Amino acid sequence: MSDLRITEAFLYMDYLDTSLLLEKVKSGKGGRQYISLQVAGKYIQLKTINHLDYMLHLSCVSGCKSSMTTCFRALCCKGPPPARPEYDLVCIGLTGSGKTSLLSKLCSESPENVVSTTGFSIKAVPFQNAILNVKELGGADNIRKYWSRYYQGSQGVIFVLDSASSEDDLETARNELHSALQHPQLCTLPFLILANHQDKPAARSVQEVKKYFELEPLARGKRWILQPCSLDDMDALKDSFSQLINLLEEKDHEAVRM
Ligand SMILES: Nc1nc2c(ncn2[C@@H]2O[C@H](COP(=O)(O)OP(=O)(O)OP(=O)(O)O)[C@@H](O)[C@H]2O)c(=O)[nH]1
Ligand SMILES: [Mg+2]
Repeated sequence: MSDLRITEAFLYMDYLDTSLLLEKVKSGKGGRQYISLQVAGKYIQLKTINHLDYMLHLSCVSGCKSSMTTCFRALCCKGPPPARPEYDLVCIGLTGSGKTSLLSKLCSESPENVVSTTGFSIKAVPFQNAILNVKELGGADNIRKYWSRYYQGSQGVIFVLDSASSEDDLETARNELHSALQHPQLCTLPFLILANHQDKPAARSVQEVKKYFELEPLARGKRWILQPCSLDDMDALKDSFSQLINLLEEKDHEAVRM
Protein backbone atom coordinates (compact mmCIF):
# COMPACT_ATOMS: atom_id res chain seq x y z
CA MET A 1 0.00 0.00 0.00
CA SER A 2 1.20 3.50 -0.67
CA ASP A 3 1.35 6.00 2.17
CA LEU A 4 -1.62 7.88 0.79
CA ARG A 5 -3.80 4.81 0.88
CA ILE A 6 -2.74 4.12 4.43
CA THR A 7 -3.83 7.64 5.37
CA GLU A 8 -7.15 7.04 3.62
CA ALA A 9 -7.56 3.77 5.47
CA PHE A 10 -6.96 5.54 8.75
CA LEU A 11 -9.88 7.82 8.00
CA TYR A 12 -12.13 4.79 7.75
CA MET A 13 -10.77 3.58 11.05
CA ASP A 14 -12.92 6.20 12.72
CA TYR A 15 -15.76 3.76 12.31
CA LEU A 16 -14.06 0.82 13.91
CA ASP A 17 -14.68 -0.43 17.36
CA THR A 18 -11.64 0.45 19.47
CA SER A 19 -11.29 -2.76 21.46
CA LEU A 20 -11.45 -4.99 18.39
CA LEU A 21 -8.90 -2.93 16.54
CA LEU A 22 -6.44 -2.88 19.40
CA GLU A 23 -6.59 -6.67 19.72
CA LYS A 24 -5.54 -6.91 16.13
CA VAL A 25 -2.47 -4.73 16.47
CA LYS A 26 0.64 -6.90 16.27
CA SER A 27 4.33 -6.22 16.06
CA GLY A 28 6.11 -7.51 13.00
CA LYS A 29 9.68 -7.63 11.86
CA GLY A 30 11.78 -4.57 12.72
CA GLY A 31 9.25 -3.43 15.34
CA ARG A 32 6.66 -2.37 12.72
CA GLN A 33 3.06 -2.45 13.77
CA TYR A 34 0.52 -4.40 11.74
CA ILE A 35 -3.22 -4.27 11.92
CA SER A 36 -4.89 -7.30 10.38
CA LEU A 37 -8.55 -7.56 9.53
CA GLN A 38 -10.55 -10.23 7.79
CA VAL A 39 -13.36 -8.50 5.96
CA ALA A 40 -15.97 -10.13 3.74
CA GLY A 41 -13.60 -13.01 2.98
CA LYS A 42 -10.73 -10.67 2.17
CA TYR A 43 -7.62 -10.33 4.26
CA ILE A 44 -6.58 -6.75 4.85
CA GLN A 45 -3.34 -5.77 6.45
CA LEU A 46 -2.49 -2.19 7.27
CA LYS A 47 0.97 -1.38 8.46
CA THR A 48 1.90 1.78 10.25
CA ILE A 49 4.55 3.94 8.67
CA ASN A 50 6.25 4.93 11.88
CA HIS A 51 5.64 5.40 15.56
CA LEU A 52 4.07 8.80 15.03
CA ASP A 53 1.40 7.51 12.67
CA TYR A 54 0.56 4.76 15.04
CA MET A 55 -0.03 7.27 17.81
CA LEU A 56 -2.13 9.43 15.54
CA HIS A 57 -4.10 6.42 14.51
CA LEU A 58 -4.91 5.40 18.07
CA SER A 59 -6.03 8.85 19.08
CA CYS A 60 -8.20 8.99 15.98
CA VAL A 61 -9.84 5.68 16.86
CA SER A 62 -10.45 6.15 20.55
CA GLY A 63 -13.98 6.98 21.53
CA CYS A 64 -15.56 5.97 18.21
CA LYS A 65 -18.72 3.99 18.62
CA SER A 66 -20.42 3.56 15.27
CA SER A 67 -20.78 0.24 13.57
CA MET A 68 -18.04 -1.78 11.93
CA THR A 69 -20.39 -2.60 9.09
CA THR A 70 -20.07 0.96 7.88
CA CYS A 71 -16.32 0.60 7.68
CA PHE A 72 -16.40 -2.78 6.00
CA ARG A 73 -18.86 -1.62 3.40
CA ALA A 74 -16.69 1.34 2.61
CA LEU A 75 -13.53 -0.77 2.42
CA CYS A 76 -14.75 -3.83 0.55
CA CYS A 77 -18.25 -3.84 -0.79
CA LYS A 78 -19.21 -0.44 -2.06
CA GLY A 79 -16.21 0.56 -4.10
CA PRO A 80 -14.54 3.92 -3.65
CA PRO A 81 -15.36 6.10 -0.66
CA PRO A 82 -17.77 9.03 -1.04
CA ALA A 83 -16.02 11.95 -2.70
CA ARG A 84 -14.86 14.70 -0.39
CA PRO A 85 -14.77 18.25 -1.72
CA GLU A 86 -11.29 19.51 -2.57
CA TYR A 87 -10.14 23.08 -2.06
CA ASP A 88 -6.99 24.75 -3.40
CA LEU A 89 -5.22 26.88 -0.81
CA VAL A 90 -2.07 28.95 -0.80
CA CYS A 91 0.16 28.94 2.31
CA ILE A 92 2.52 31.88 2.89
CA GLY A 93 4.65 33.27 5.71
CA LEU A 94 8.27 34.22 6.33
CA THR A 95 10.98 31.57 6.20
CA GLY A 96 11.18 29.59 9.44
CA SER A 97 7.60 30.39 10.46
CA GLY A 98 6.82 26.66 10.31
CA LYS A 99 4.69 26.20 7.16
CA THR A 100 6.27 22.93 6.01
CA SER A 101 6.50 21.52 9.54
CA LEU A 102 2.82 22.15 10.33
CA LEU A 103 1.62 20.81 6.97
CA SER A 104 3.84 17.73 7.33
CA LYS A 105 2.36 16.96 10.73
CA LEU A 106 -1.16 17.33 9.36
CA CYS A 107 -0.20 14.77 6.68
CA SER A 108 1.12 12.41 9.40
CA GLU A 109 4.65 12.85 8.10
CA SER A 110 7.54 13.42 10.44
CA PRO A 111 8.36 17.15 10.74
CA GLU A 112 11.98 16.27 11.49
CA ASN A 113 14.58 16.91 8.78
CA VAL A 114 12.34 19.53 7.14
CA VAL A 115 14.37 21.81 4.88
CA SER A 116 13.60 25.34 3.77
CA THR A 117 11.22 25.37 0.78
CA THR A 118 12.85 26.58 -2.42
CA GLY A 119 10.13 27.76 -4.77
CA PHE A 120 6.93 26.00 -3.76
CA SER A 121 5.65 22.61 -2.69
CA ILE A 122 2.15 21.13 -2.81
CA LYS A 123 0.61 18.76 -0.29
CA ALA A 124 -2.84 17.15 -0.29
CA VAL A 125 -3.91 17.38 3.35
CA PRO A 126 -6.76 14.98 4.12
CA PHE A 127 -9.52 15.84 6.59
CA GLN A 128 -12.65 13.85 7.32
CA ASN A 129 -14.93 16.14 5.31
CA ALA A 130 -12.56 17.69 2.75
CA ILE A 131 -9.17 17.48 1.10
CA LEU A 132 -7.08 20.63 1.09
CA ASN A 133 -4.55 20.94 -1.72
CA VAL A 134 -2.13 23.34 -0.08
CA LYS A 135 0.50 25.12 -2.14
CA GLU A 136 3.23 26.32 0.22
CA LEU A 137 5.35 29.18 -1.11
CA GLY A 138 8.87 29.42 0.31
CA GLY A 139 9.28 32.46 2.57
CA ALA A 140 12.93 33.40 1.99
CA ASP A 141 13.63 37.04 1.01
CA ASN A 142 14.52 36.17 -2.59
CA ILE A 143 11.34 34.09 -3.10
CA ARG A 144 8.73 36.37 -1.49
CA LYS A 145 8.74 38.84 -4.38
CA TYR A 146 7.36 36.05 -6.62
CA TRP A 147 4.55 35.00 -4.26
CA SER A 148 1.81 36.85 -6.11
CA ARG A 149 2.52 34.90 -9.33
CA TYR A 150 1.25 31.79 -7.57
CA TYR A 151 -1.98 33.17 -6.07
CA GLN A 152 -4.23 32.47 -9.05
CA GLY A 153 -6.87 29.79 -8.50
CA SER A 154 -6.61 29.87 -4.70
CA GLN A 155 -9.81 29.44 -2.73
CA GLY A 156 -8.35 30.27 0.66
CA VAL A 157 -5.16 31.50 2.33
CA ILE A 158 -3.08 30.16 5.22
CA PHE A 159 -0.65 32.70 6.67
CA VAL A 160 1.87 31.34 9.19
CA LEU A 161 3.88 33.61 11.48
CA ASP A 162 6.51 33.02 14.13
CA SER A 163 5.03 34.60 17.28
CA ALA A 164 8.47 34.59 18.92
CA SER A 165 10.40 36.29 16.13
CA SER A 166 12.38 39.54 16.34
CA GLU A 167 10.64 42.93 16.01
CA ASP A 168 12.12 43.33 12.53
CA ASP A 169 10.81 39.97 11.33
CA LEU A 170 7.43 40.60 12.90
CA GLU A 171 7.18 43.89 11.05
CA THR A 172 8.13 42.19 7.77
CA ALA A 173 5.48 39.52 8.45
CA ARG A 174 2.90 42.24 9.13
CA ASN A 175 3.69 43.97 5.83
CA GLU A 176 3.43 40.68 3.94
CA LEU A 177 0.12 39.82 5.59
CA HIS A 178 -1.28 43.27 4.80
CA SER A 179 -0.20 42.94 1.15
CA ALA A 180 -1.86 39.53 0.93
CA LEU A 181 -5.09 40.72 2.57
CA GLN A 182 -5.28 43.52 0.01
CA HIS A 183 -4.20 41.56 -3.05
CA PRO A 184 -6.97 41.46 -5.71
CA GLN A 185 -6.68 37.67 -6.06
CA LEU A 186 -6.82 37.01 -2.32
CA CYS A 187 -8.80 39.85 -0.76
CA THR A 188 -12.18 38.09 -0.92
CA LEU A 189 -10.94 34.70 0.28
CA PRO A 190 -11.10 33.18 3.78
CA PHE A 191 -7.82 33.59 5.72
CA LEU A 192 -6.44 31.28 8.39
CA ILE A 193 -3.68 33.10 10.29
CA LEU A 194 -1.56 30.75 12.41
CA ALA A 195 0.39 32.43 15.22
CA ASN A 196 2.92 29.59 15.45
CA HIS A 197 5.83 28.90 17.85
CA GLN A 198 3.58 29.47 20.88
CA ASP A 199 5.70 26.94 22.80
CA LYS A 200 8.57 29.44 22.99
CA PRO A 201 8.83 31.72 26.07
CA ALA A 202 9.20 34.82 23.87
CA ALA A 203 5.98 34.13 21.95
CA ARG A 204 3.47 37.01 21.71
CA SER A 205 -0.03 36.13 22.89
CA VAL A 206 -2.84 35.98 20.37
CA GLN A 207 -4.15 39.35 21.63
CA GLU A 208 -0.73 40.93 21.09
CA VAL A 209 -0.53 39.47 17.59
CA LYS A 210 -4.04 40.70 16.76
CA LYS A 211 -3.16 44.21 17.92
CA TYR A 212 0.29 44.32 16.34
CA PHE A 213 -0.98 43.06 12.99
CA GLU A 214 -3.94 45.50 13.17
CA LEU A 215 -6.23 42.69 12.18
CA GLU A 216 -9.46 44.19 13.47
CA PRO A 217 -9.45 47.27 11.23
CA LEU A 218 -7.69 45.67 8.28
CA ALA A 219 -9.58 42.43 8.00
CA ARG A 220 -13.00 43.89 8.88
CA GLY A 221 -15.68 42.37 6.69
CA LYS A 222 -13.40 39.53 5.64
CA ARG A 223 -13.59 35.94 6.80
CA TRP A 224 -10.55 35.17 8.92
CA ILE A 225 -9.48 32.98 11.79
CA LEU A 226 -6.53 33.77 14.06
CA GLN A 227 -5.20 30.66 15.79
CA PRO A 228 -2.32 30.43 18.27
CA CYS A 229 -0.50 27.15 17.70
CA SER A 230 2.75 25.22 17.86
CA LEU A 231 4.10 21.99 16.45
CA ASP A 232 3.20 20.30 19.75
CA ASP A 233 -0.45 21.35 19.73
CA MET A 234 -2.12 19.48 16.90
CA ASP A 235 -5.58 19.70 18.45
CA ALA A 236 -5.61 23.50 18.17
CA LEU A 237 -4.27 23.26 14.63
CA LYS A 238 -6.86 20.74 13.49
CA ASP A 239 -9.64 22.75 15.11
CA SER A 240 -8.61 25.87 13.16
CA PHE A 241 -8.55 23.89 9.89
CA SER A 242 -12.09 22.64 10.61
CA GLN A 243 -13.18 26.26 10.98
CA LEU A 244 -11.43 27.12 7.71
CA ILE A 245 -13.22 24.26 5.92
CA ASN A 246 -16.53 25.63 7.25
CA LEU A 247 -15.69 29.03 5.73
CA LEU A 248 -14.76 27.39 2.42
CA GLU A 249 -18.03 25.43 2.40
CA GLU A 250 -20.02 28.60 3.15
CA LYS A 251 -18.38 30.25 0.16
CA ASP A 252 -19.33 27.24 -2.00
CA HIS A 253 -22.95 27.51 -0.90
CA GLU A 254 -22.99 31.23 -1.63
CA ALA A 255 -21.68 30.54 -5.13
CA VAL A 256 -24.50 28.02 -5.68
CA ARG A 257 -27.13 30.52 -4.46
CA MET A 258 -25.89 33.29 -6.79
N1 LIG B 1 9.82 25.45 18.72
C1 LIG B 1 9.13 25.40 17.58
N2 LIG B 1 9.78 25.21 16.41
C2 LIG B 1 9.05 25.17 15.28
C3 LIG B 1 7.63 25.31 15.26
N3 LIG B 1 7.20 25.24 13.99
C4 LIG B 1 8.30 25.04 13.22
N4 LIG B 1 9.40 25.00 13.99
C5 LIG B 1 10.79 24.83 13.53
O1 LIG B 1 11.13 25.94 12.69
C6 LIG B 1 12.03 25.53 11.69
C7 LIG B 1 11.57 26.00 10.31
O2 LIG B 1 10.36 25.34 9.97
P1 LIG B 1 9.85 25.17 8.47
O3 LIG B 1 8.62 24.34 8.57
O4 LIG B 1 10.93 24.74 7.55
O5 LIG B 1 9.47 26.68 8.10
P2 LIG B 1 8.88 27.23 6.73
O6 LIG B 1 7.89 28.28 7.09
O7 LIG B 1 8.39 26.10 5.89
O8 LIG B 1 10.16 27.89 6.05
P3 LIG B 1 10.44 28.14 4.46
O9 LIG B 1 10.13 26.88 3.74
O10 LIG B 1 11.91 28.50 4.40
O11 LIG B 1 9.58 29.28 4.02
C8 LIG B 1 12.14 24.00 11.79
O12 LIG B 1 13.36 23.71 12.44
C9 LIG B 1 10.98 23.61 12.65
O13 LIG B 1 11.24 22.47 13.44
C10 LIG B 1 6.97 25.52 16.54
O14 LIG B 1 5.76 25.67 16.66
N5 LIG B 1 7.77 25.56 17.64
MG1 LIG C 1 8.82 25.39 3.98
